[in-house]
Amino acid sequence: MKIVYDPSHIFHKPTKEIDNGRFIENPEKPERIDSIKDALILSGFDNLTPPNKFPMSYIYMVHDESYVEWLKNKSSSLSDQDEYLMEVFGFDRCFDTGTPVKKNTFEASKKAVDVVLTAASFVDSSTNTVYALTRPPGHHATMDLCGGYCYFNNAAIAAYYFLKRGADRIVILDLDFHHGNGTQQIFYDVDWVYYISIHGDPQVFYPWISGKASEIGNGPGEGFNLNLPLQAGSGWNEYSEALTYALREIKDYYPDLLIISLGFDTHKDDPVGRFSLCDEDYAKIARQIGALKLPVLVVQEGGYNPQANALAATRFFSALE
Ligand code: SP5
Ligand code: ZN
Repeated sequence: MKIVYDPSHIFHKPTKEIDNGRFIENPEKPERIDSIKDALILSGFDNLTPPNKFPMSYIYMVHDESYVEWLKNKSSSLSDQDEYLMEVFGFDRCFDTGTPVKKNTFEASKKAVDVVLTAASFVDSSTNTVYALTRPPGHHATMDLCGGYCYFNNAAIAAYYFLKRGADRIVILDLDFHHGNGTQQIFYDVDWVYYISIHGDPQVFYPWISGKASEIGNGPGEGFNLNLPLQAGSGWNEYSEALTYALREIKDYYPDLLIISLGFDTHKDDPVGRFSLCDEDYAKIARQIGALKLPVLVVQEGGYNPQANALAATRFFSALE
């Protein structure tokens, strides 16, 4: 399995977020994915490739130019120590208080897109798996807003890359604990991406604004958005039922390829998510996905316990191969 990875993600270091009116430590840290990289290398996954540079035009397929400009200008206006949290929603292009902008945020987010596009370029029609091991994550970023530690929607940009290369049916299976409100929004009105997500019930969990089962898509996109919300504490029994349903839908859609937005914040030891999946459950998930025999691009999203991430990722990729 090819893994696309770039060590410069370590320079993206959000430190704070505002949660319930208090400053808390921002959990989206470099160790989250370096623990995965180290563990996968130890398990024999040593095919690491650095990213190539892609033009900005790929980002503009998903994001408004004015949003991209805002992120770029905001980043470059800051000094080395500054960490900007949103103040005026609608002026600031962000929908929460957990997604700070620092001097290198634009550059780091662009690099994450390069990692994902490079990984996408390695996916071919004979069944294979490519892993974009990157951060910052992407699935909360909408067309014109950052949020949820996300700035550019990496998975959505990859979907447009595949569209340009001739794919006409793509599934994005979102397995992060949180609903991918950005990805849902971007593809809500189209039928060429079927967005399917298993996540914590948004009546209780972030991002609250979307992720209900009643959101099924709009216009030509109706029937091509599937939300499978689960209750707090859900373990393998509940999860596998949702996964089986999702995989049946994927089969029936007959996609050219599968993009997985993979978050390990579904792990029982994750400090942010509230499911209770065990290490071994990730092997079961991967085996079922592997049985689809589709080309797979795995895009890293959340997961905030470095040790749990490492164990879950090792099980997942060992079983998927
Ligand atoms: C990529 C990803 O996993 N992003 C997750 C962002 C989760 N942010 C959590 C925010 C915490 C909410 N705090 C509750 C405050 C109640 N008003
Ligand atoms: Zn998440």
